[in-house]
Amino acid sequence: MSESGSAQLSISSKTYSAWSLRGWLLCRLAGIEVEEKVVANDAANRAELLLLSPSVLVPRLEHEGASVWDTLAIAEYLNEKYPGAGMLPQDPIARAHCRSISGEIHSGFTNLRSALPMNLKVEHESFPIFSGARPDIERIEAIWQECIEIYGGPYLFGSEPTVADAMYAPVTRRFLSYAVPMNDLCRAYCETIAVWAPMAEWLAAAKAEPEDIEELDVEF
Ligand SMILES: N[C@@H](CCC(=O)N[C@@H](CS)C(=O)NCC(=O)O)C(=O)O
Repeated sequence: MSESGSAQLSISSKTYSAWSLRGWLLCRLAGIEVEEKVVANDAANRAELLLLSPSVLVPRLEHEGASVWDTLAIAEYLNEKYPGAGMLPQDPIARAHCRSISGEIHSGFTNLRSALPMNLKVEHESFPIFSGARPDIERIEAIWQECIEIYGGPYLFGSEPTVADAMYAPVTRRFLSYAVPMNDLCRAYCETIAVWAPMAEWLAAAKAEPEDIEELDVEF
């Protein structure tokens, strides 16, 4: 694991916070152990969160004197700090592709996010999907399909997970939890992510979390 001194990651709910999950997976990709600082999403904890994260959002990483918030900034910071960790593909064209699709999930797919919020405690057998979310779902499937066809899977950029897998990991859960119809390739990708060791660890921790439906009111 890490040769780092101090690393603390502020997160909120493991069940509902997709951005917390992304930040945490990125730390695992970098190979650093983090102390988790769980800050509940309620008015009482807002002041505490503001002290930790100027955006009043999680995740926020404190690492060897650096304070980094916003998931993509955390990815780039960790990749710079640990260039040998393989967080981004070696090949510059694949690397540009990885950054592009990571940027796409970071800045888009708002209909998908609001129609199918991440909830790691639910497994619907069928679920009515808002038609506005369909184009987002189709675009995500096209992204996964293209990556797996080009790079050979089982992860988006080949045999090892990268930043892009951390960024799309919460989407795999949305697709599975809400029984989104998928082709075999996309389903296999969702299943690959489900058994990726850090993801499996997070899923188990989420299942053990107490219920807190207030979390559903925030934007994930
Ligand atoms: N663009 C931000 C989005 C972060 C975000 O929206 N985080 C949500 C949690 S998933 C949040 O902190 N909501 C308020 C809270 O949980 O207190 C990033 O990439 O980190």
